[in-house]
Amino acid sequence: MTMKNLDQLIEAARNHYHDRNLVAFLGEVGSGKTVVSALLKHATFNHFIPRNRGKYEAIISHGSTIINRILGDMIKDGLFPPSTVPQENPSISMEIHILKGRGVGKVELVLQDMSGENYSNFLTKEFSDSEKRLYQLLTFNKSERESIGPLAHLPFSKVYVILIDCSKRKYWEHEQSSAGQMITALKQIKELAKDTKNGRIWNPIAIVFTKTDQLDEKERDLPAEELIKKMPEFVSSLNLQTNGPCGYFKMFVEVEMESERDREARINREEEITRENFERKLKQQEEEIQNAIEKAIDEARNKATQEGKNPQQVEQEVERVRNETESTLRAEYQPETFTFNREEFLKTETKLMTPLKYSNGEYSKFISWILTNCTR
Ligand SMILES: Nc1nc2c(ncn2[C@@H]2O[C@H](COP(=O)(O)OP(=O)(O)O)[C@@H](O)[C@H]2O)c(=O)[nH]1
Ligand SMILES: [Mg+2]
Repeated sequence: MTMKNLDQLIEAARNHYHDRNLVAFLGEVGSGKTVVSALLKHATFNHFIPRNRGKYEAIISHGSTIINRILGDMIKDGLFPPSTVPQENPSISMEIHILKGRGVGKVELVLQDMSGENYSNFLTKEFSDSEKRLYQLLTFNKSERESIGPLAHLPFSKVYVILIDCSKRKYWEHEQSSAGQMITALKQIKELAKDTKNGRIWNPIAIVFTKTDQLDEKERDLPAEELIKKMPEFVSSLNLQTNGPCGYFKMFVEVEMESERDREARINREEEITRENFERKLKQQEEEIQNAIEKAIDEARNKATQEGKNPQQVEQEVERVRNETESTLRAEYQPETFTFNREEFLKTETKLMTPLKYSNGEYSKFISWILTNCTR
């Protein structure tokens, strides 16, 4: 990598993204990005557009097969989407076209899902060499034909959406907040790409609290503007590194908890399966031991016979080999005892409600906010 090289990449990314109204979604692995993107599609097509007839149009410009499958699983089967595996970086993008009034044009909501590894490389880890990081970010997963890859939209997006996972509420005050680190990393990236103003991120930022159903009763009904106060470190990070407008939102899917009886049955079933597997393994080991002994005995018998030993001597030799082989093998195959960690399976499973219930009003509010802030 040379500086000239990096400058060219930055220019390429700027030319490609700068004049588009891009909205980038950022959040740790498991924070709810995939669920939010699926529900965003649902809310846009089923609530937002029908309620604003004639004013907007929307299309899924990328990833419509994935998003429809995820939505189908959620609506029909009550299933959450599978989590993103390291090699996969599915990208989903939805365009909302503003047909009338101020801000006519289009807004692109881009969700470039990242695996945990990539996320920590690009947005959390302290990076001593920020130029190298930007270089890697711009060229990540790029094809032969292109100069920049799918993450190159990050420095030049218009609005950033940051997801905060409410199921991790108990860590908010302790650990250095990862949302704060993300803002710091983003500012460094934008600074190098020469897209900060007065040394700060100038872009509008939407803070989305996800899984708010997981908050305890005291906090569940707090407005998002109050919830953010529970993350003082993140707030000070925002104050230091950004100076654009901020919007706050709360999103959730209604889930039903497994009943006590269902959970008991699930754990018992799990224990039964574990025990069956254990017993199968023991049986298999025993067979292996017996086969190995048989083989050793055959060899010993053939050898002793060839050496011209009499039948009694042959039998003695066979017996010796049998005992020796058996004790060696038994020592090798340490007999294990059966263990089953009930604790591990005690965690309560949550299921999605069917028919799907979620905070669709908040989604509509969010979409309006995004459209206004993208076109201001
Ligand atoms: N209780 C609850 N759980 C949720 C909600 N949204 C997501 N989850 C859980 O969080 C997991 C991760 O969500 P996902 O969207 O895949 O996160 P991503 O890795 O950021 O894409 C899901 O599999 C669900 O178990 C929600 O609104 N309420
Ligand atoms: Mg995902």
